[in-house]
Amino acid sequence: MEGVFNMKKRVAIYPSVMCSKPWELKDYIAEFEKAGVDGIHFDVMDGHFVANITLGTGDYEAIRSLTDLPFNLHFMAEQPEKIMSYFPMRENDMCSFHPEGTRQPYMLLQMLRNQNIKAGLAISPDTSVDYIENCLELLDFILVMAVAPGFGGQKMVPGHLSKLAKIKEIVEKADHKIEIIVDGNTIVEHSIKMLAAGADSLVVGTSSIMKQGPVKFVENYHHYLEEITK
Ligand code: S6P
Ligand code: MG
Repeated sequence: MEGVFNMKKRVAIYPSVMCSKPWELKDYIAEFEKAGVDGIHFDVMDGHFVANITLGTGDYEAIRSLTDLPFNLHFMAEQPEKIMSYFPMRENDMCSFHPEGTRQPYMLLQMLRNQNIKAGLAISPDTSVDYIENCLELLDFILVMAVAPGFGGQKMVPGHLSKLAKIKEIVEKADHKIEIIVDGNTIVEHSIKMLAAGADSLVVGTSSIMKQGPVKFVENYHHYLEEITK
């Protein structure tokens, strides 16, 4: 029984593949598998909903051909329903989109779930939490942005931790488990606070464990996990 009291919280980690240079991609995928990450965070930006454009269908196909790891897709797009089918998903993949980009977030969540894909809303720092309350019964997860969507390498916004705590409160009203994932600037110092405020899982990128390239990834991953769950 002793071990039960020493058990650490299990934190799922999704590395953001947008943070890989194209020439590092193959090595990164091999390192993600070695490390035992929970899935690959794949950002799709359309140049309209956010100013940036990344990653495309070619990248998607290439990465899918390299690994059977589940995908955690994040659509930062206007009318994401129009482009989702270009990224064929598999059962148990996860897919989130920003509710402001579509007229029917509820229906889109339902459509994803009908395909056995885990459905989530992506919530930007400026997005109202009302969207979550309105769709609570259909949510498998929530991707809470700690930065404005569009670019990697940004700093956590000041209101993030209190927003996270508010979201955690809402999620606890649901009669099923809803995973809270934080995306953006998840450096150790922030991640500890994010987990304390209610996060279950983290997207990691260049600001935390991907800045030294694929060679150091496994080492960085284990060190990071130890530090944030101390
Ligand atoms: C940002 C995007 C994120 C980034 C990730 C980068 O718009 O949705 O998923 O790829 O946050 O990580 P970092 O460590 O640079 O913040
Ligand atoms: Mg993302």
